Amino acid sequence: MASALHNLSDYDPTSVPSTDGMRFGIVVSEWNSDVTGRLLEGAYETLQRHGVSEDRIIVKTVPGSFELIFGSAQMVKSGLVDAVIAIGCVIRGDTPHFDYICQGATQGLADLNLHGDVPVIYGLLTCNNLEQAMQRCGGSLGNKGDEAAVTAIKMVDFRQHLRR
Ligand code: DLZ
Repeated sequence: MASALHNLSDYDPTSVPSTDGMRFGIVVSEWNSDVTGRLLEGAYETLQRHGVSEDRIIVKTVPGSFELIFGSAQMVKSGLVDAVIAIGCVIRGDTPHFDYICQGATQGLADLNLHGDVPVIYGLLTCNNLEQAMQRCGGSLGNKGDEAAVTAIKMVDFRQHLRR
């Protein structure tokens, strides 16, 4: 669905499971930090709104969105978290670099989900310009960080239910 039709911060709070004992890792890219800082804020505050205390959230930074793959893989391997939220923002430039970073990061994060037991949530904005990014990190279209946090909670619950 095009995000212009959907506010990223809109969700039904009653659909969000209990977060009792859940632990979350957030990996944030330093590139476009004005944007990723806001995404992080959204994700962090949404986790806290749903009862996740500070001591159950680990935040680590990586240089760019391409490094979200390694950073998330390391978080998964650490065994310290039940889900990882990968946060980044890639903005199209004059060269094909944008496409390579988006494809690489997306495929890398998808691989972690396929081959691992810890869900890795796609909190990556891939935008044509800064305006589009600002609209999606707390602007007119909500905050993708909020969406990523709610998704992380639901995916941890999904896995816990299968194991019960
Ligand atoms: C090099 C680069 C460029 C041009 N643009 C972005 C961007 O818009 N968003 C982002 O997160 N990272 C960018 N990077 C950095 C790459 O993700 C990566 O950090 C470097 O290529 C080093 O591996």
